[in-house]
Amino acid sequence: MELDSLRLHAIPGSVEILNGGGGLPMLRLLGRDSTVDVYPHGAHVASFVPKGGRDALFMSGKSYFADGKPIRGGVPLIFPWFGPNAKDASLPAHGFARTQSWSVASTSVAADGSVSARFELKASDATRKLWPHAFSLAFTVTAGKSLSMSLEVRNTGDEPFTFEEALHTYLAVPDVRQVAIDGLKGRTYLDKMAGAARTVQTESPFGIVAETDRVYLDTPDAVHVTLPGHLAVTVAKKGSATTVVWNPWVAKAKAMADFGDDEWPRMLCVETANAASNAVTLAAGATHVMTATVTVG
Ligand code: TA6
Repeated sequence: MELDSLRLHAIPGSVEILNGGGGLPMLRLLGRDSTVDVYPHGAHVASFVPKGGRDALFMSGKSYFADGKPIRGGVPLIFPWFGPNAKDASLPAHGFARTQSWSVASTSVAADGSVSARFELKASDATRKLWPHAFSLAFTVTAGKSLSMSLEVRNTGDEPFTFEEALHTYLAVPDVRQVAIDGLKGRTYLDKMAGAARTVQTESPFGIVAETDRVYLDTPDAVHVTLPGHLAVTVAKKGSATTVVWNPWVAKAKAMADFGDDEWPRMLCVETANAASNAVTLAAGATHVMTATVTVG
C-alpha cells in the first residue's frame, strides 16, 4: 500500500505513518496505555511497548524488512499452513500471509484511549498459485493496556477448506534460561525435537534448557511466563486450540541468516495457533476468529 494512501488513515496524536525498517511503511499506534508498531507488510506487529515499560516483543537485529521476506520477530501472522507445507516442501514455510502486502481498512481510537488498526488480505492470483481457495482475512490490532490481536478468516468460496494459522509471538525475555512457563500442565505436545513424538507435559511450570520446539494440542488456556526480576507476561487467547513454544537455542540460531547468533537467550516464542490435528475446516461462507492478548504484569 503506497504511503499516500496510508496517510489517509493517520489520526493526529494517535496513528502515525512512518518509514520503518528497510524503508517499509509502518503504522505507529499511540494508545493511552501502550504504543504498537505494525507493518502492512504481513500485517506484522513489530513492537508493543506498555507505557513506562520496555518492548514486550523481541525483534532480531538481523531481521529482513523486504518484500517477499518475513520479518524476524514481533508477531508473524501465519496462514494458511503452519511450518513446512505438508504436500509441497518447496512452498514457503508458514504459508504466505506474512509476506503479502495487506491493505489498511481502518484506524480508530476508542473511549478507553486504545488505538486500533484493521488490515485486510483477499485471495489473489498470487495466493491461488500457492493455495487454490477463495478467502478473505481481516486482522485487527489494538494498542491498549494489553496488545490485542484478532485474525478473522472467511471462506468466500463455495467449497469448504481446511487451514492452519498462528499469531507467532516472539516475547522479549532477559534470559530464556531463567523463564518459567505455566498453563500447559498435563497437555500433550508434538515434540519437534523428537520427530514430533506425542509427549505429555508433566512438569509445570517448566523452563527452557535446550532447543525447544513443541506444538501443544487442545490447549485453550492462557500461558503465563515469569521472568525473575521482571514483570510476568501472559498470552491469553480465544478460538485457538494449539499453543507453540519455541526457542532455537545455539545451533539453530547460528543456522538462521536473519537471526543473530547471540540473540537466542533474549527471546521465547509463545504462539497462539490452530495447527496439526487442531487445523480448522471452514464451510463455504463461514468465518473463524482467533484472538491473542499479550499482557505485561
Ligand atoms: O513456531 C516454531 C517454528 O515452527 C520452528 O520450527 C521454527 O521453524 C520457527 O517456527 C520459525 O520459522 P520461520 O519460518 O519463521 O523461520
